[in-house]
Amino acid sequence: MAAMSSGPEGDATRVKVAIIGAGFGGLCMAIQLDRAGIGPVVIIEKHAQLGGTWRDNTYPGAGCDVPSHLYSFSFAPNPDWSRTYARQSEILAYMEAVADRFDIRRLIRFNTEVAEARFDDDRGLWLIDVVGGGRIDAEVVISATGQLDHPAVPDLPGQESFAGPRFHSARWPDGLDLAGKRIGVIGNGSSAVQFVPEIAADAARLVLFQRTPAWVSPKPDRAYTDAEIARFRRSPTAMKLHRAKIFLGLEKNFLVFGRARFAREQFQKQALAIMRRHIADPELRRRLTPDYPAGCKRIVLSNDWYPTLARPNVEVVTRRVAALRPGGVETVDGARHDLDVLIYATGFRATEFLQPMKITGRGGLDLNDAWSEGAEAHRGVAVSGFPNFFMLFGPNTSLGHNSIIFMHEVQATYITRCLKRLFQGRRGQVMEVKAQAMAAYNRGLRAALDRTVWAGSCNSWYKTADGRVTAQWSSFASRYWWAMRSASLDEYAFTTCDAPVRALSQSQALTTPAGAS
Ligand code: N01
Repeated sequence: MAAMSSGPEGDATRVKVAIIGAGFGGLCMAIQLDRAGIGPVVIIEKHAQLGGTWRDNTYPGAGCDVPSHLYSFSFAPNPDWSRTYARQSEILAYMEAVADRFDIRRLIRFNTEVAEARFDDDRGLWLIDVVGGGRIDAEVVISATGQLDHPAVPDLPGQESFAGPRFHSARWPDGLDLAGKRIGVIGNGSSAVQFVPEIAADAARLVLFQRTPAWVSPKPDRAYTDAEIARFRRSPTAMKLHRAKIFLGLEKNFLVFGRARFAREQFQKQALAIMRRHIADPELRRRLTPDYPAGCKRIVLSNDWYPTLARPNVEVVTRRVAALRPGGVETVDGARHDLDVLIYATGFRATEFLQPMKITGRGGLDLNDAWSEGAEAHRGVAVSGFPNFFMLFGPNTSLGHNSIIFMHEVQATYITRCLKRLFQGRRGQVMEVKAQAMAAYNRGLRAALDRTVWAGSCNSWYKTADGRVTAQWSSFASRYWWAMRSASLDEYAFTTCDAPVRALSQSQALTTPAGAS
């Protein structure tokens, strides 16, 4: 695949497709475009390294709660996964290896952050302004920035006064020594559940500020044996079967989220029995017992969460944090909790898709305005009013029960199908999802979401403050696959612009080395 060329639009770099973000989504998209012979492509990456969330989250114990053989690309299986649930460094190494194997690194423009992308209606071209200056012009923009990029840090009174280190779990300081420290942790989602057990044993004291107790499921985590790894290396078929078995096993977990109350009640019964086995103190049991249906928030996977909370040097505080003081945290009951370090495990601004980038579509339509009542997309990938613009991991494509990498592949395949049609050239320069098609899709999606557990009364990053579920897909992952595979591209209008830009060809000579910046 050719990378990119400079000009002919002044100093702007011209490409056929600009992908924003070099995480799992961006890599997947670039590889699929390469296979389809679509280019030149650039991947715009704001950091100096690829990896997205797996580059950013380096906290102790960071790992995946989806099994490794499924949390990887179907087209790049890895027989060497060391354990059933890989840790962060192994996942990041896998991503780096995939980028090398498919020769994607040369397409990445590192240390380049998109400030704004605006659609030039007349020329059918996206003009992308880069933070600090510079422009990239692209016929198509594909955002692959993910939903969990920007940490959410509560704006607590007195934050600046806190004397010790305080940081978000996704910005863990290198080389931080927490041994012997009095540590405060705000939040108890998937991130906290992974790092708290890793740091509690050596802490002088750990205070967990919990707002809502989590539903906890055991994690069948173990190392693969040498014999298993050798078998996977020998037999790609055995590895495929292993992956398929994991996929089907996870698919059935969707039942917990849907109408089948029996499945949910069964899960809850088992989860509470496990909690009681580890927590003897009746008061702590009460604090750790959720009062909302399982799955409404992401179910966390851990074998050592409850044993950690039962430790004598660990305290679970359920009073709200009122303010930070130089020496610790004050809760709403006026109690002071003396702390040396404070860790925000408070999640991400997941409902603010694509922000802080400014995306302006046809006729100056701002995506933030279009999404003022909550993000919405057609099949999770396209938005009416934003021609030649696509997303991976867009609104309503997240899962609570299966692998997001599977969803990325489905979306990348669908977008590639769209672009093949677009670049055939017979039907024009620009494609845009029809407003009626998008509205009909979202009516169906909302009706299906209303029948899920997410419509319940709990708070989570799955939904906006007013309760609109913007993150989750409404059904089984396989159903999304089928819906995307069978979707007609007649849902899009193909038009020609007044003054279409000269098309770039795949073989156009390169004048700007992509990885040079
Ligand atoms: O964030 P979260 P996370 N005062 O949003 C609490 C993915 N992930 O970083 O429940 C007090 O789940 C908040 O309380 P409440 C995964 O998809 C994946 O842990 O809102 N507390 C909650 O307890 C996951 O779902 C892996 O009442 C406040 C916590 O902070 C997603 O990332 C591993 C508060 C936030 O939990 C996010 O997980 C790790 C406040 N002002 C993460 N604000 C994999 O293995 C928030 N909270 C793939």
